[in-house]
Amino acid sequence: MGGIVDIADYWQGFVRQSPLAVVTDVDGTLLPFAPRPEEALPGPDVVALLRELAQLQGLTVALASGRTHEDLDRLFGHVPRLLLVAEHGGWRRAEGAWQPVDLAPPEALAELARELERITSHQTRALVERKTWSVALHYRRVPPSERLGLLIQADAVVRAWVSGHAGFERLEGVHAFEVRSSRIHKGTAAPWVREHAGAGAHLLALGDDLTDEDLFRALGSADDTILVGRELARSTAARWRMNGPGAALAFLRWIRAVRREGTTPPPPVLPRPVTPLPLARKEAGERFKLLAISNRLPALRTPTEPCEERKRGVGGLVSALEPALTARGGLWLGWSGRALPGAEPGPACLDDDVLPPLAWLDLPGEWVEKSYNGFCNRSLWPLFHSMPERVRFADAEWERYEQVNEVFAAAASNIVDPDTPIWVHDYHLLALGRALRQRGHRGALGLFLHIPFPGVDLFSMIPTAERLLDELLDFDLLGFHTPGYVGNFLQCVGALSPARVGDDVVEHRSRRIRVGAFPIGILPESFQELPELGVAEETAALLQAIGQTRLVIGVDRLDYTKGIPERLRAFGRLLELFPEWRGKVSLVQVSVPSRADIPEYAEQRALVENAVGRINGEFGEAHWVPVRYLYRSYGHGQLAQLYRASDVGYVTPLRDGMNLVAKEYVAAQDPLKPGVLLLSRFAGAAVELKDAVLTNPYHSDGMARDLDRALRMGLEERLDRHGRLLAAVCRTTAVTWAEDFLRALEACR
Ligand code: GDG
Repeated sequence: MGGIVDIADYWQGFVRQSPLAVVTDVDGTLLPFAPRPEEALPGPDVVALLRELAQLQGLTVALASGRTHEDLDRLFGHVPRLLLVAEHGGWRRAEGAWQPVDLAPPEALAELARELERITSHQTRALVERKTWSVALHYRRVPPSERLGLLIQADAVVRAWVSGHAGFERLEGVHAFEVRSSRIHKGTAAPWVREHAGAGAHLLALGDDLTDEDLFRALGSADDTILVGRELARSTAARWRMNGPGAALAFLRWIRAVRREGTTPPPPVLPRPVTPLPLARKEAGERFKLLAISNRLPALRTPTEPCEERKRGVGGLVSALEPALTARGGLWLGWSGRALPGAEPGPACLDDDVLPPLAWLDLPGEWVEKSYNGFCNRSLWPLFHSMPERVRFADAEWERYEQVNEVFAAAASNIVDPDTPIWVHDYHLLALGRALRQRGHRGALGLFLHIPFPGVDLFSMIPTAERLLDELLDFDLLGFHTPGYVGNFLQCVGALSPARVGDDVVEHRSRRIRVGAFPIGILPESFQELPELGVAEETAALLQAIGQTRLVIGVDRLDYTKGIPERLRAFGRLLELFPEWRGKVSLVQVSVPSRADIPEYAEQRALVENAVGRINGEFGEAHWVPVRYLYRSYGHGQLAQLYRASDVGYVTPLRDGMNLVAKEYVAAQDPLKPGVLLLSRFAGAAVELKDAVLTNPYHSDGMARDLDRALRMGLEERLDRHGRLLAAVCRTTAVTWAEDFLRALEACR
């Protein structure tokens, strides 16, 4: 970003001040996370660095951790002059003995600890840790397949307890959570450290987790704060960021050099500002040649350090957009996923240390509730999926929706020049074309809709249908998955707007708007590679539990459009209509948690769980569980392995824009003995994947018969269908989709 030299100069000046105190968190900041806290040990180099820093004239070093004081003593107690702060500020040690703060340990916590110990009594790998003012549950070592059950129980206990005890809060950690008295936090240690550092001391705080925010907030304008770690979806009061413990240690070594030797070269790793975009505007405008805008962003990554969460998101959008943006010098803007407490959106921020560079903004919680949870997901989502009975409208939600679109437009026009092409994604941002034009944007504007576009009878149920359509016509290019959705859109324009409609073009206010089908795809080769051994183990255990039975697989976000209860019902009908399958076929349903704070989604979860219980109760036997239901997500490699091991890919949404799972299932098959894709007629994918067994998810008996047919299909027919399906999946991939759309967009102006 602009002014790198200034940043280096700033830090040279800051770290030379005396007296100066460096206050740093331990786990995740100085030491990388280890599988167990007791394994996270400081190496001799870390201890030596702390020792040398603590000896320097005018410099005080304090460690502020959530660990117990016994723990900190064991790890760092032997380092002379080091200040130690344990239990988030509750215990402190300068020289001599540890001192607790003056707050009686809350007796009620013992009761919570007992409850947690009770529910973990069968789970030897969970650990309940009692501290002075808090109780923590560590579940890092609990096998992933058992975590969910444990967390559901623990969550219920904690929720009930916290609601009955004022003055306590729950803190989320990495594979752990803690319930703590809210009067104890790291911010309370700041004056204590300052006092020990000497009058007028400046503080520099480093930390990675939410408990460090208390410390950041407690510091003043003459102090400074660095958030360590690359997590994007996280609000921070820190002014600077660094990538992780490696970077933090390098920075501390540089401080040692500056204070010991005076003049030194700039630090090898500079903290980056958690910066409002306007600072970067001038340079960014010249640099970014294309802007993509979507509601959410992919997780952060640097070119050298892929982050695990990101590797999971190999869905079509991310895998297609990342290379396309990177190749064109593009930037990706989205909502951070953070909901702010106040009424104002946060400033847009930029991270150009990743490829492609990412920009994001925070939105007020009330806007998220009304726009995202409201108009997007309780009006547009069900309506566009032809489920009008689930739709409801509220004027205030539509207003917030337009406002969110305006905030995105403001951020976009702050980062790129008015001539830059912009590619907008999905139903959250349908009004963005209008908002951008109102801000004077001249470059080509394209929108791709990832969900179906409904016919005019449905679309006209939107109270602001005409206005929304008119806003859409401010884009230059409108892309949909299938010709059917294109037809629906043109039908709506013909019926609700004065614009003139052609085959693939709309003429409106002397402008031509191109409309076309751009079917999204996947990266087929990424589903053909076998996963690494370590990755495969967990799925192998699942497959082993299923044993010799035939396998049917369903994989979806837990969403009512995906037709999961209907799918289960049809599976139950299969076992009734064709009893010969009992004991011989199993259904594995992977349901990825989604939009869990919207009531319809919680309801859907209960429906699915009941249906699973009913089938397993009615048909299950000692040696056979008909349905294995997994409410969790799997890694990309594990999914590929599950697809490949399954005889039938059971992909039966009630309505779906495209459905990538269908394409992934095809790509993952062994070409010599492929499984059968059973696909809903109402998925956009059915247009290209005509050689699947197409089924009607609203008709249980029919779907049960189709499932029976898929399970019985002979090798010759399977080979024949699979060959054609694979050719279709390889014809329109994630890459061709992005390239085709961008070519059309570039041709627009
Ligand atoms: C929207 C539209 C359109 C699922 N479970 C796991 C996992 N997934 C991945 C799948 C797939 C993706 O999520 C789901 O994509 P879909 O296309 O099936 O559905 P939506 O999420 O509803 O997507 C849809 C799509 O946008 C693209 O335009 O096709 O119609 O609704 O890639 O593999 N991925 C991993 N672990 C899981 O457990 N790693």
